[in-house]
Amino acid sequence: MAIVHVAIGSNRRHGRFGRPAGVVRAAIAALPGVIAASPIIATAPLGPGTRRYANAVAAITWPGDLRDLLALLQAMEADFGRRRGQRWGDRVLDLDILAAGQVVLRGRRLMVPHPELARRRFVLDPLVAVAPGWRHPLLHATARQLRAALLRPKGLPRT
Ligand code: PH2
Ligand code: MG
Ligand code: MG
Repeated sequence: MAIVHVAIGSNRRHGRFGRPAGVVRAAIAALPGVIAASPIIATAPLGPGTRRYANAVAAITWPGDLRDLLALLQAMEADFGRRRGQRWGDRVLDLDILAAGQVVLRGRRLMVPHPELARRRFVLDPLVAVAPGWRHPLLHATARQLRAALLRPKGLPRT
């Protein structure tokens, strides 16, 4: 039984769940096996997006293959009305597998830990809230240390 950390993001409203923070709250409620969730934070869009995001991280237990979890998360995104379009375009719901303990996967469709994890404050802030001591299996630093490195003006590790 692995503990998987899932990043949740939204920057478009949903007909039923309302503003992005409501979408993120509904997504956390819909995820299987949730054992912890960070506060939901408002963040400025990174990339070409035009609207502010709501972001959070959930810790879930997932007994099976991570590729099956990826399929489930993509089905959830579609259920929430996500349309695949421009890369990094505004979206109702984005669910990314961040990490699964010490698992390392470098597939074409799925990379774990998420390759951008250490460079994104909107990921590291909520990850530190739920798993400050989780250790990145490739960078050999905890979530808390990765955030401290990101906040320093120089010296970011690369995956
Ligand atoms: N997700 C992106 C692109 N940019 N910016 C913020 N603040 N939060 C996100 O979740 C986010 C983003 C692509 O997945
Ligand atoms: Mg995604
Ligand atoms: Mg994403």
